[in-house]
Amino acid sequence: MLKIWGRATSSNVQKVLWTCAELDIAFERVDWGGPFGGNKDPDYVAMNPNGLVPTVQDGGLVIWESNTIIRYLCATRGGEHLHPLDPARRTEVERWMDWQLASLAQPMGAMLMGYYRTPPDRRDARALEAARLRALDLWSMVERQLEHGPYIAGAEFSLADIALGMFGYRWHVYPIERPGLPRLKAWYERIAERPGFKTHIARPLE
Ligand SMILES: N[C@@H](CCC(=O)N[C@@H](CS)C(=O)NCC(=O)O)C(=O)O
Repeated sequence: MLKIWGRATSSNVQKVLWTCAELDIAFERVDWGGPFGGNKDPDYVAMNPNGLVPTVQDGGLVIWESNTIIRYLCATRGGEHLHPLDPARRTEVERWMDWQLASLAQPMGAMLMGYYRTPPDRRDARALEAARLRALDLWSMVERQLEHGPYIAGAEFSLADIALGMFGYRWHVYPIERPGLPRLKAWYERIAERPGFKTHIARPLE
């Protein structure tokens, strides 16, 4: 059975859990990281030198980096519909997965830390506003992308929707001003119907 180390509140763990739900993959999950600790345990660092979650074990194979994990799950458990085999089509999915980690993660993470893990009297209002504006810029790119289809990579739901979807949830529940992005909102409502989203993504932030 697939073993997943990582607290269920972590956005990167949630991507893995949602992918398991989409592909009907059974797993055992161990609460790890955050309030559960364990990230710096030597045995854990030997598996994942970043000391971060998630880490996944499949038989003798250990994998870290959430997007690598979800691509692996698709490759080994019949997930071609989420991660297309055709190389050109695949780039349409993967560019958004890379973009999520390289661009979107920074301002979305800054707002999580600021609003949920910093007491109000210690928040840096200017940094939080800069993060909101940066995230708004990036979500406006997604708004324009959604002119091409109902999902991030076009007509079909894919790993790109999972990678961006957990941040889509956060964008819509953070206590911030959100100018109207109608296609983004419709996409968010569309993916929120999926059982994997309901179980693993739509939960209180901490
Ligand atoms: N690029 C990594 C990032 C992993 C990461 O930053 N994980 C965070 C949680 S989302 C973490 O381990 N934070 C420390 C902790 O939870 O103790 C991935 O996508 O897996």
